[in-house]
Amino acid sequence: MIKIYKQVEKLEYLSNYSNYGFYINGIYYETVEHYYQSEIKIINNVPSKRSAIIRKRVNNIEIKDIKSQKEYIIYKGILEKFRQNKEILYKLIETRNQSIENNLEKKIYGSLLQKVRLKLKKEILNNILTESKNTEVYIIGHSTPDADSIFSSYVLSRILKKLGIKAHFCILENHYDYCFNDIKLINDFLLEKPEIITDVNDKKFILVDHNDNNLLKHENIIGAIDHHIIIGKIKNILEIEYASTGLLIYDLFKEMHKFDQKEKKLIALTVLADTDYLCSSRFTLEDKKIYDELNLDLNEKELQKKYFLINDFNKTIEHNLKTNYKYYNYNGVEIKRAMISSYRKEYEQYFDKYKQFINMQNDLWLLIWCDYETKRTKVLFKKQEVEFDYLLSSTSLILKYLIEKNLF
Ligand SMILES: [Mn+2]
Repeated sequence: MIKIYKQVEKLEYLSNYSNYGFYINGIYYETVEHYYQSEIKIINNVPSKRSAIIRKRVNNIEIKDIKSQKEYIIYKGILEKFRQNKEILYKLIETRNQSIENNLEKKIYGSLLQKVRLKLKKEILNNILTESKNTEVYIIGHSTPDADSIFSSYVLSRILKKLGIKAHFCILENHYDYCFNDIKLINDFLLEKPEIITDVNDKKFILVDHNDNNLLKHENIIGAIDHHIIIGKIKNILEIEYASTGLLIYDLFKEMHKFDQKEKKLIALTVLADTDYLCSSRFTLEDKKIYDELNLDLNEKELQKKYFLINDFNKTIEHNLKTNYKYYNYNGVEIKRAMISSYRKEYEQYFDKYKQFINMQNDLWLLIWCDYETKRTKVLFKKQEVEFDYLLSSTSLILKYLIEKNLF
């Protein structure tokens, strides 16, 4: 549910007063409200006797009464506003299936916005499908592909083939070794090996699980289906923050494609792999609803034990601090960030040893310790310890928290 009163500024773009101009029949309108007022003027000026007939002609559709006619004008304005302003279109689509409340003071028409959202989402998908039908299309995930990239591009290639499109499941030759964390999962479950592509110049691509690819020419990219932030300037992007790209693909295609058990299983595995086996906050309630629709009988805990890599505590502390390490220059402060993954037992056994080690270092370290059994996070920074009763693996969120609490 999008609560308009609480976040008016962020939602300003939904309002019919917001400044996102568009053209209809060659005339430019600054806002939906401008369009509405000018259309209403035309309607009101029509002589009353013949008005009904002419009113129909004005909008070129069968409209029964003034009220629905007004609503249609607003709908058309909203539709064109979003169709012609991609940055807010993507923002609207990003709201997934949340219901949008009316706020007529702000001129926000929830149900019409929902209608526009669905229509334009389908339009982007149709653009991708139509362009794909005219050519052969190559589906690729990001470089160093993880399980989500590989399984999603494989499943998408199967869907497109069923729709009569010549689709190839592939990876590029360079930078395309499987991501280390997911190699075992991919090798155990992938049903078909990807084609390896060397020459990219004469081929058309659909990007999966990313929306920017500097190895390909822009004009060769038909579209992208992704769940990361939009950075690419690709024309047909469907970017929505689902738990995994696989789950997004399932949701987009479930009405036009009958997913078989194998495909459903791969979709579920993309969710597991991208959410630390359903542990991370990336797995939202809405994701869970869709995930449950897959109706599979998977033992997620077993899969986690088998495929989710925690740190190997036989290795030295120095070694483990480097396995998931990032250097940050945060507002001029140099920080070495290490992330450790474990279950409860290892946390209890080793955390104090790591703490001692880090407290003896001269450099500034930020240690983030995720316990995937109890789903807790322990943070060590400047000899201060902070504990979260959920998994928090985002360094920037943690730094923000430390600053807020004057612990930075
Ligand atoms: Mn992903």
